Formats: sequence, C-alpha cells, structure tokens
Amino acid sequence: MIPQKKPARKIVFFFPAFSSTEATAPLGILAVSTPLLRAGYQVRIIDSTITPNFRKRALEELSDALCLCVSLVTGPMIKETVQLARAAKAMYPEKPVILGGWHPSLLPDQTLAAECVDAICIGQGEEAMLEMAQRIEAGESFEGIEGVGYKVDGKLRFNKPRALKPIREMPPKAYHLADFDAYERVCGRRWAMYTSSLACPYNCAYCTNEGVYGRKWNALDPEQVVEETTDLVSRYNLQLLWIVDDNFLVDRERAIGIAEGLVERDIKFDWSIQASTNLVNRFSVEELKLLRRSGLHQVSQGADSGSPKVMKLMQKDFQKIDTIYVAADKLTQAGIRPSFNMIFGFPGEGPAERRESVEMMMDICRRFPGAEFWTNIFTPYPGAPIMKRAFELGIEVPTTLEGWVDFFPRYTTLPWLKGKAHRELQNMREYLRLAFNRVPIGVKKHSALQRVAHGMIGVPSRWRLDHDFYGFPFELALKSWADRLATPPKPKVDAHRLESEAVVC
Ligand code: B12
Ligand code: SF4
Repeated sequence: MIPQKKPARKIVFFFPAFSSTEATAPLGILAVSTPLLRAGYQVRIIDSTITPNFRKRALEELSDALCLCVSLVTGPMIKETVQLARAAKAMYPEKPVILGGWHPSLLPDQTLAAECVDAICIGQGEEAMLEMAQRIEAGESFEGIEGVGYKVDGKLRFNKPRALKPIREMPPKAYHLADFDAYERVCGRRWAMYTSSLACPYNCAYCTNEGVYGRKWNALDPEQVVEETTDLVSRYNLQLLWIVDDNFLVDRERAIGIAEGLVERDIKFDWSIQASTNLVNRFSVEELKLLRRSGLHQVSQGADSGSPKVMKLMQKDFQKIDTIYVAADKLTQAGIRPSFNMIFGFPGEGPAERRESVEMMMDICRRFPGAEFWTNIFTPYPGAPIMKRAFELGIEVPTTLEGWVDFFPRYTTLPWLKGKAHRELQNMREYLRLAFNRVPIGVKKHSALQRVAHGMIGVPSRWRLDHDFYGFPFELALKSWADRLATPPKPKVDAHRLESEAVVC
C-alpha cells in the first residue's frame, strides 16, 4: 500500500496504449494541460506506451495529487483505462477519476455509468478541466460546469453542454511536457502532432466528427501556423509534423499561404495532412509542388470505396471515383505521397462492391507507384450518421464501457461479416498489405529474413488479388513464421520523471 500524502495542486493524466507504434505526445492531454499550468497546477503525464510499470508509477503520482484524468478513444485504450481506474479507486476512493476525449464525448451516459468513473468531460476540455481541478481543490461538486457529467450518490448528472470554441481562441498546447526522446525510442522517428483547424464541412456516414466538433470548419491564420510549426520543429528537433486536422485543405488560399511562409522560413522538416480528394483536386500540380517544397510529403485521404454505390451510401457525394484517381495523379506528379484509407464491410457492400474496391486499389498502386492504401473493417461508432441503418441491420453495440475494448477496425466482426467471410477478408487485407509498399510513421526494423520472406510474397499476393483467390494462404503462414523468427527486441524505453512544472505557456 502506497502511503497517502496531503493532496498537492497536482493533476495526474494517463494516456493508455493505443495498439500502434506511432508513438508521440497525446495532443488532447497537452491541450488541457495549458490552462492548468497557467493557474499554477502541476501536471504529470503517464503514457503507458513509454512508461515501464506505468500502473505503479501512476498510482505513486496519485498519492499526493487531486485526481486521475484519462484521455481515450473507443477501442483497446479502454482496457488499461478501466484497469488503472479500478486500482486508483481501490487505493484512493476519495480521488475523482475523470475521463475525457472521444469515447466519453460520444457515449457519455455509458461511460459515466462505469463504477470506476466519477466524472466525464464531453467535447473540448481546456476550460472544463481547469474548472474541475478548482472545484476538487475547494472540496466542491462539479455542478454547473458546462460539458461535464458527474455523479451524486451514485446517480448520473449532466450539466449543460459547453459551446464549441474556435481554434483561434484556444491556448497553445503544452508541448514542453512531452518526452520526445522516449517517444522516439519507441517509434523510431521523432515527430509530433499539430492542429491548425477544427471540424470538417462534410458529414460522411461512418464519421463521428460532427457529434464532437460540429461542421463549422475554422482555422488558424497561415502566419500563426508557420510561426508555431517552425518553432515546434526547431525547439524539439522534430523530423516530422503530422497535422491532424480533419480536412486541412478546406481553405485553398490558407494552404498556399502556409506553404509560402514555410518556404520563406527555410526550416527543413516533413509534414503530412489529412484532406478529402475533391479538395486536393482544386490545386494545380504547380501549387502542389509549392506545398511539396515547403515539406508536405504525404496527404491522407478517405477513398473508402471503389464502388459508386457504396460511396453514395457513405454520404460521400462530394467524392466521385474519378476524383480519387485525379488526386493520386496530381500528388504523384508533385512528388507528394498519396495515401488512402479504405473501409470494407460498410452496410450495403457485397462481394461485387468489394471487388470494385480491390480493383481500384490495385489499379491506382500500379499506375501511381508510391500511392498507398490502408484498409479497415467498418466499425460502428455511436454518433455516426450510419448507426440508424446499422441497427436496422442487426448490429449490436456494447452497453458498458468495458464492452467497447474490442471495437477496433482491424478486427471488427459484423452481423453481415463474420466467420468464413470475415477470415477471407482478413486474408485479403493481409495480401493487400504485402502486395504494395506502405510507409508507416513508426519505423519498423525488418531483419534480412523478413525482408526476403516479405519480398517473395509480393508477387503471389498481387496474383491472388488480381484473381480474387484467397484460399490456402500459405504465403501468410510463411510471413508469420519469418516474423516470429525475427521478432526484434523491444526497445528500452523510459519516460523521464517530470519535475514540478513552473513553465507558463
Ligand atoms: C492523432 C489520431 C490518432 C493517432 C493517435 C496518436 C497519439 N499519439 O495520440 C493514431 C494514429 C494512433 C490513431 C489511431 C486510431 N484512431 Co485516431 N485519431 C487521431 C486524430 C486525427 C487526432 C486526435 C488528436 O490528438 N486531436 C487533437 C486534440 C487536441 O483534440 P482531442 O483529442 O479531441 O482533445 C480534446 C477533447 O477531446 C478533450 N479531451 C481529450 N482528452 C481529454 C482528457 C481529459 C481528462 C479531458 C478533461 C478532456 C480531454 O479536450 C481536448 C482539447 O479540447 C483524431 C481526429 C480528430 N479530429 O481529433 C482521430 C480519431 C480520434 N481516431 C479515431 C479512430 C477511429 C482511430 C483508430 C480506431 C483508427 C484505426 N483505423 O485503427 C485508431 C485507434 C487507436 C486506439 N487508440 O485504439 C476516431 C475516434 C472515434 C471514437 N469513437 O473514438 C477519430 C475521432 C477519427 C474519426 N473522425 O473517426 N488516431
Ligand atoms: S471528409 Fe473525413 S473528416 Fe470530413 S466527414 Fe468525411 S470522414 Fe469525417
């Protein structure tokens, strides 16, 4: 039992593992930390990806802190969240456990109903978190704090929602709290995320964005983006910035202004964005070359399907199949890597539509070498417009916080996609992964054996995909044998212990 000390003005944040090697500082936590630091609170971040014995460390830190706060999205992150929250409640029953981020924002009732959770934050957390810390310190309830749900004698209470604030009114993120050395050791690359705009004007049927950020796209001016990004990469010696905006290219002039500003500054770094194909296509190749000169090296786009029918069901009226080809072509000409996401198993997709998707992917990868595809299985996230239809089709979603642990686009099963069909699709996704190269952020070190084995599999994988044949997947067995033999040692990682934070952002 860890001895309890008198609570200091300290907040412990926990960031659970997110099943990916793309390790870097959690932006949501850096965002909500700034107002706390400015008000004189100390902040500790325990990120399980970089912290050995993270549970013990978090509980130790909690001994003299005001509360435990977790940032999470739907899926595997819930596992460590629940484990730590339960341990924290067992050890320090009086210290509130507060959950924020996408999962609590989309499923507030269910999340708050979990026994180990005392309060949740719905939507933007900068002001709400500060107000919660002040109330805990003063021994007061969370009554009236907008955007917050809490419990009174075990009963759930929800305050008024908090109105969304535009990004221009948001404080800067507390990047100085991040241990970039430790993230680099896990990921193999030194990088950070950055936000230059909020929301997306579209409303794709599977997307949850509207429920959290609305559809009113708003953005920082080019000058501020140039100033902040160049400062960030210089200060922390970063190789790459991933601008995590939902749709970076909504304002053409702004994007060009940012590129011109970066070229002028002449600070070399790569950056990547997410944008829809129709917006990519509004740029000429010359303009895209300007963006490339400024460091833009990859554009992630939701191609999602090669079937016009499924595209319509996805409410992607703004994207015709042609626009995916045009975007791949223009970006390739400009030297920017076109990266596309695909969704299999969307309600209404049958074998014929899936085949259209595979053919489109094969065609694009052959015509535009360097183009890459990342595939997912449709995962029903509450709050997405498609949910009504998905329920009609017999989908069942969990009714508890823990139930969502297995909701993950890598292996979701659906009433219309399970058993043999699911296995075949997973094999097909594996062949798609092996048929053409993809470049993840995390640098995977493959051994010579793995490189040879994977190389040998590329040709038969393409043959299988061309012939729509996924039976007897012996190449996949060969691959997993080579991977098992050559599993590289885990990197030794440790986050430095953050000292009391006096720095004001
Ligand atoms: C970066 C990112 C990732 C990175 C995370 C890397 C990292 N080190 O953090 C990676 C690549 C790993 C990733 C993976 C996945 N992601 Co992702 N990702 C994002 C993205 C683009 C940005 C998140 C971000 O940092 N935003 C910036 C911060 C500042 O905003 P924020 O997170 O909303 O935080 C604010 C509030 O939520 C709140 N808040 C957040 N945390 C906390 C904590 C407390 C205590 C409080 C009070 C408040 C609070 O305050 C913050 C400031 O206002 C979002 C899209 C988006 N627009 O946000 C998708 C998004 C979060 N991802 C999503 C999905 C689906 C996935 C994957 C399942 C994708 C996949 N195919 O595998 C995986 C799941 C991984 C997992 N955890 O299990 C969905 C989540 C849907 C959901 N229901 O949860 C999103 C919303 C994309 C989308 N529109 O569909 N992702
Ligand atoms: S374009 Fe992207 S961010 Fe915008 S609604 Fe569609 S999926 Fe969501």
